[in-house]
Amino acid sequence: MRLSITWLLIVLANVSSINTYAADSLMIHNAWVPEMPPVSRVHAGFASFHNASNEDLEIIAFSSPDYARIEMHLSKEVDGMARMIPQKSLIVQANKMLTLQHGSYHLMMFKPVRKLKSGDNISLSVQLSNGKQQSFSATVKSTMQNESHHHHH
Ligand SMILES: [Cu+2]
Repeated sequence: MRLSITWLLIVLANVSSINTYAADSLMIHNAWVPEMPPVSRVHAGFASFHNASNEDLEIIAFSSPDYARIEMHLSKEVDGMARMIPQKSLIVQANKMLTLQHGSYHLMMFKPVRKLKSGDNISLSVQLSNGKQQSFSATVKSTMQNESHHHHH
């Protein structure tokens, strides 16, 4: 009996340390969505993903109750034309930061289910190939607002 309780405590301790580690390993900073005219059926999404672990993390999906569908894209010049190439996943390398931004990797979020204006918050969820899922929120900002924000730093 005593032995099994000790064993149980060891198991519980390991489980909780794994959870803490996972929660700490991917940090999401500065998630934002440029404000668009209400008629727009697609919004872009930007954020920085900081992988504080020693293993690469693979992002396989995003979801939000505020959008019908979210795709991961890479903006790239192909034969002199600006193209957006859908990505099946995004890799955040160990101890590195992946920044989603204009002209590079970004999110395309289709069919907003409510009117979103500057200052609103959007709940998002990111899913990793290791089975972990993480929630975060993005702020709707006018492009001018975001520019001035950058100048202050
Ligand atoms: Cu796109």
